[in-house]
Amino acid sequence: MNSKITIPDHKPTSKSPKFTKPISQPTFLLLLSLLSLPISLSSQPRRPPPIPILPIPTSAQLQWQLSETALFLHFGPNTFTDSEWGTGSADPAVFRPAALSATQWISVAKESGFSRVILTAKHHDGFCLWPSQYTNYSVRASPWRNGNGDVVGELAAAAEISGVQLGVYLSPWDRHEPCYGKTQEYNEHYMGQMTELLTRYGVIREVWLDGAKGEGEKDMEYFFNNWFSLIRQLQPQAVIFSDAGPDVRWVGDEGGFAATTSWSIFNRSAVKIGDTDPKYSQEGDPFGQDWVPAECDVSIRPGWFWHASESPKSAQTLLDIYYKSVGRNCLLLLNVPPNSSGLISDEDIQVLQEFNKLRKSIFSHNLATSSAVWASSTRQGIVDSQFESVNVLEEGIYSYWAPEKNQSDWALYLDFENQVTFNVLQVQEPIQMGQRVFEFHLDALNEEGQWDVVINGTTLGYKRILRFPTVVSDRLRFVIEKSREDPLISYLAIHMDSVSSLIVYNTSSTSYFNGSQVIRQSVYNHSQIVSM
Ligand code: FUL
Repeated sequence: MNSKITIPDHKPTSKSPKFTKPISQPTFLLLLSLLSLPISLSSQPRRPPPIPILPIPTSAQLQWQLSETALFLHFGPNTFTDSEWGTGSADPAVFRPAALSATQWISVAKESGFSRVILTAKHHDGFCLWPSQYTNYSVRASPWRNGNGDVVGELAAAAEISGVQLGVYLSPWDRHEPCYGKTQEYNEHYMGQMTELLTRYGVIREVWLDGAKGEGEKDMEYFFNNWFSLIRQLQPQAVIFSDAGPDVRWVGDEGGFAATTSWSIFNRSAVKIGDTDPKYSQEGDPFGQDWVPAECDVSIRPGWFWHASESPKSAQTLLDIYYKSVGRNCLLLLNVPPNSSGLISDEDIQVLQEFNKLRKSIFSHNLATSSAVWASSTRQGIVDSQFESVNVLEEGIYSYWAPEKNQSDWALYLDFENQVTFNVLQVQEPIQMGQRVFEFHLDALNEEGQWDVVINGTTLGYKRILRFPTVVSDRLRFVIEKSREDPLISYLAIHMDSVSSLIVYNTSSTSYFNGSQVIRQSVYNHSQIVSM
C-alpha cells in the first residue's frame, strides 16, 4: 500500500500536547491515511531490524563508548620531583605519599560522573606502582607503606567496591630498565610486566599504550602483535588504546579536541603505530574496514603530573572540551593528577563537581520531549512499528527510528504547542548498527512559515552535540542529507545552555559553525597546532 510508505508518520508522544493551532499539512495527510489503513495491518508480523553496516563495534568497544568519559590518573615519582618526564634515576625514596587514598580517587571519579579510571601503572621513568617481580624500581623499594604497598592493588580494590571500571597505562618507553633497547629482552620484560598487571587485579577494561619516546633514545622494535594477543587472551573485555588502535585510536592532540568530522571507522592497514597522519587520526575514514573510535586525552592542569605551582582549568573550559570530545563522537579521558599527599586536590574536586553540575543542568532536560514527533517515513509503516519516530525521544542507543527503504528524503519533524527556546542540539546514532550519517542539518520554521537552517554538520556517530545562537520556534526539522546506508537515529534532543552562550558568543574570533579554527596548544614536552 503506497500511502504506508510515503506519508509522514505522526505518532505523538504520551507527553505531546493537544494542538490548538491549525492542523499542519502532514498531520492532515496522516489522519487521512490512518483512516484508510486496513485494521489487519497492526497484527502483521514485525519486520526485523535492518542489517548493520560493517564495521561495527565489539562488545568491549561499545562498553567503552557508553562510558563517555574516564578519569586519567598520572601519579609516580614525578609527582614528588616536580617533573613530567622523569629520567628514571630518581631515588625510589622520593615516593612517599603520606595520605594516599585510592578510595578518595574513586569517590571523586564517581561523584563527578566518571565510571572509568586509568592509572599510570608505569610512566616513562620506569617506576612501577605495583610490586613487579621484574624490576627493583617499584613501590617495593620506596618507604611508602614500608615497601609493602601496591597502588594498582589499592585502586583495583576501591574501583571494584564502587563498580568503577579500571584501565592501566604501561609505558613502552622505559628510561630506567637496563634492557630497554634490546629488542628481544625488553619485549620479554614488558610482556612479563603486562602479564602481572592483567592477572593480579581483576577485570581490566582498557590498556593504554602511550607512543611517546624522547628524541635520540635507544632504538628498538616493539612486538605489538604479541602484546595485543596477550592482552586479548588475559583480558578479553579490555580495549587496547594506541595512536592507531587496534580498538581505540588517539585523536591526535592533547587538548581534548576532536575534529568536527569524526568517524569511528578507520583503516588500520593504512596506518602504523608511531607513524600516523594527524588528519586521518582526527577524522577517521568512512570507507575504512575497521571500527577504531577516537579517544581525547587532556589534563585538568597544564601538566600531566601534579605540580604545586599549577591550577586546574575552570569548569566552563571543561564544558567546552566536553562539547568538542564527547560531543564529537569521542571518549573524553580527563587527567586529574593526585598530589604529593596521594590525594586529589580540593581545588580540582571543586572544578570536577562544578563541571558535573553544569553538564547535568544542560543535558538532563530534553526540551524536545514536549513535542509531537513524526518522520518522512518509517520502516514497517506507522502502525505498530518498533522503529517509530517517537523512539528518538528515548535516551540511549537501543531504540531508534528507521526510515522505510528506498526513500529519497530522510527527515524527523518536531511540532511544539508553544515556542521553544534552545541553543544546543544533541543527536545519537545506534552505533551497534554501524556509523552511517555523512551530512545533516537542523531547520526551524520562522514566522513567515519558512524553514531557516539552524546548523549543519558532518558525521553523528555515538553522540554529536552542537551549539549555536539561541533559536525560538515551534516547529523543527532534522534532515539527513547523506548517509552510508539508510540512516538510523536513536536520540534527538534540544537543550538550553546559558553558560556556554556567554563564553562562546562574546568571542568574535570563535566560529562554531563547522568552521575550521586553529588553536595553539602548549603542553609539557609538546607544542602543537590543533585544527578543529
Ligand atoms: C604523552 C606522555 O609523554 C605524557 O607524559 C602523558 O603521559 C600523555 C598522556 O601522553 O605521550
